[in-house]
Amino acid sequence: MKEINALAAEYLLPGHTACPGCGAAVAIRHVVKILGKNTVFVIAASCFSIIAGQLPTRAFALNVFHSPFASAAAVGSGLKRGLQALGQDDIQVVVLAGDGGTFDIGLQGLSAAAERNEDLIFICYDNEAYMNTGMQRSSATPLGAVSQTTPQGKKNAKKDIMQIMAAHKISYAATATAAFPHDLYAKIEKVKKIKGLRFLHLLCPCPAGWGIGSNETITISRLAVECGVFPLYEIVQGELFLNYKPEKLLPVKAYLQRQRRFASLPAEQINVMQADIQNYWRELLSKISTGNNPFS
Ligand SMILES: Cc1ncc(C[n+]2csc(CCOP(=O)(O)OP(=O)(O)O)c2C)c(N)n1
Ligand code: SF4
Repeated sequence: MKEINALAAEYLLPGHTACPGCGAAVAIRHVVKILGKNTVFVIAASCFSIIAGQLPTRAFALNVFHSPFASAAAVGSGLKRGLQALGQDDIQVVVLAGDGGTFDIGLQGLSAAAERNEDLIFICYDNEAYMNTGMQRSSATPLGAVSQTTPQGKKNAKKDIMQIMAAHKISYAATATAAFPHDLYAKIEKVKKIKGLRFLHLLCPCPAGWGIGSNETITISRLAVECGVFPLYEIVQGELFLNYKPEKLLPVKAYLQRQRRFASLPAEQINVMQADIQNYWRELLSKISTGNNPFS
């Protein structure tokens, strides 16, 4: 763990233009503290294109490349190879994309970079919709959530991006949230040391899109973990390690009822979702590795 002094450094500066309580801004502020100054960001079109600032002002005290939506992983790959050719291999190239830019439109570029095992950190900040353009559903939007394009609630389940990334046999993939900062810090420390394609899936509540208060981001992130909606785990060279096991999962209702996007969910659908979570957890627990985590 970093010394307190090192954590005092700020690379996402005050005065940025995220909405108050933006879960993505809260999480990334922590992430960049650990990544440190030898970091270049490649940002796919998203809320973070705005949060990063419009020249001549800027919110990151780091170099940032803005990339088209679909090509962020390819831009990151080229940038890293260029830095390596210049002998600047110590600079971390970090691709930052929303769920739209990861699960949907950027997936082919991400898959190609993963297959080539490019030396990149890819961070998906998942606010579960295309928020920058007004909350259209993505394949990360959960079942039942209301969005601009699913006014009756989404009819399809969320895509399991971690399983997709694990199937590429990358060296490291992990989930994290700002509600568990020590877990998040430890994972960023790890990805800094590992070579090849590393993938982080950060759940980032969006007060504007989820219909929660700007002071509820951390509570909702914590409930996502405690209710079993968003488990904290790592997949290291194909082996799954659970980082936090709630003593007893809280009912999913505790998570859903605080968010306006789930306000019209009928009780029967909540029961179905609860059963789905129990099945998902059983499956997850059955996959836990009995071996040692090589990166712990
Ligand atoms: C090819 C292309 N299509 C559409 C857009 C418009 N656009 C910009 S940001 C954005 C939403 C991005 O959603 P996501 O990746 O989930 O990030 P978020 O906005 O939620 O942070 C869209 C649709 C674009 N820039 N390029
Ligand atoms: S719309 Fe949501 S994700 Fe985008 S800046 Fe606002 S709170 Fe953050």
